[in-house]
Amino acid sequence: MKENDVTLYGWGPLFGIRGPSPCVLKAEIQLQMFGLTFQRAIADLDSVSKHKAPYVKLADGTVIEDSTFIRWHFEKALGKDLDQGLSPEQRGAAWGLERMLEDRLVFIMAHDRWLEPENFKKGPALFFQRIPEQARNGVIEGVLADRKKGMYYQGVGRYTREERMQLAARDIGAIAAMLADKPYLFGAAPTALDATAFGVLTSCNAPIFDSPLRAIIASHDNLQPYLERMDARYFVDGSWPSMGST
Ligand SMILES: N[C@@H](CCC(=O)N[C@@H](CS)C(=O)NCC(=O)O)C(=O)O
Repeated sequence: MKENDVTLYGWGPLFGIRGPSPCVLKAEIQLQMFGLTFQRAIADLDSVSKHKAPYVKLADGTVIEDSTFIRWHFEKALGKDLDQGLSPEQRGAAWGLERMLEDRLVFIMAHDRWLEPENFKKGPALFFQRIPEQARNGVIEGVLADRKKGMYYQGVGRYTREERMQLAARDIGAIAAMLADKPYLFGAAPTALDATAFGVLTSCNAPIFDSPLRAIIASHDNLQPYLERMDARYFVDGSWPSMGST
């Protein structure tokens, strides 16, 4: 597949890390794991059915939404397996750990970014800058109320911050234990789960936020070197347009 055949929609560097969205980072890495060269473009969430990024557009106009469906599409289309070399047990563990990262830890991280007022001001507030000033506060209040409700129904919103951090410490500890002293989670070569883990852990580690999540990451000697290893491997080239362009 040529570069013009595939465009990944998401967002580029922000918040002192490679991007604001763990799932976009996962897709950005997994497309590289497939050996694809691809274009990067700023997401227009109103243009897609799930109103979320990442999504990918193919040369014939086909749109594939959701990082997992993007992965499965290219595994089938290219006949490649991002978990190549893993045993059935390791594949089971990989899927379980991915669910833990994406279906729990991501929400704890997002709760800390969006619903801790100081963090919101330093980070997500940037997304509302283009709204005229007189309307901005009203829009922000509405979005934050929706977020709060969403977090409540998801479940993490029912915990205290301290309880959320206890859970996050277990999740992050599970990844650190799995990694141990290996270069990647399942050994010498990266697999699909490394893309997911990088996206979520680097998001927990974003330097602009004041979050206990960063201290949890720092408490494991192997995690910072792991993030640096993944960063050096997957972020040498490839650039995003500026956020203003959709
Ligand atoms: N399960 C989806 C999750 C995608 C997702 O939650 N994307 C977020 C960014 S991390 C998003 O687009 N949020 C915009 C919104 O909710 O309005 C995936 O893996 O792609």
